[in-house]
Amino acid sequence: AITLSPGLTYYPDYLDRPAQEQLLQSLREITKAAPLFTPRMPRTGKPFSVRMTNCGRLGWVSDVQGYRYQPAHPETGEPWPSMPEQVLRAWQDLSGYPHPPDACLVNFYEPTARMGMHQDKDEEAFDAPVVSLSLGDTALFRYGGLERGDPTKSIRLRSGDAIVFGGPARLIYHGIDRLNAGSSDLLPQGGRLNLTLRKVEKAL
Ligand code: MD3
Ligand code: FE
Repeated sequence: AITLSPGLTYYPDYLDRPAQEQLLQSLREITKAAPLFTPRMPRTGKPFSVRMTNCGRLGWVSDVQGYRYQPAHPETGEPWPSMPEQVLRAWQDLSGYPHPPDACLVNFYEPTARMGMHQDKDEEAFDAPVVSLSLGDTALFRYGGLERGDPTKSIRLRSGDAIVFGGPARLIYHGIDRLNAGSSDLLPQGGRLNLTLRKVEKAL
């Protein structure tokens, strides 16, 4: 593991190819039960270029009303599918946190999708880290500091990489600038999947 800054740890090739294929198969089943939806910006309703779904007890959604976690899919009204064992194991292994995650957000990037710089602050449990797993095309990931104007650094996230944000890195600004189309053959149609595992509610 590589410490990029205090609280920010990078695990290149955390998942080997068979583990990536196993995770992709789980995600196919998850998206069958909980189809990818297009989130929209609060107030303006402008669509994100990333499509999303979730697994676990709670899922992150965004629409004209705002950002929130909710127990059901915004379009089907069905509860989110459960988290695969493989994902729970990765959280246990990487987070060092004594409780399982509440939410696993699945982001799907087409080759031209991006995600602007933002903080993740819709959770109540900032003591828990956030764990991210990447599959498919390589992405240029950018991270800065606790203020929007702070200097930034970039790293490439490749298929199978994991990254953990905890402690002083939990509330840093971050985003995805672009994908390297065609950089991975894991997804037959190309693109990138990112799983973000989070503890949302405060533990008792
Ligand atoms: C840094 N997703 O869903 S994962 C997000 O690749 C999100 O889809 C990006 O940012 C993606 O909110 C980046 C890496 C990541 C995830 C959560 C973080 C970085 C983070 C939480 C706090 C700080
Ligand atoms: Fe984020």
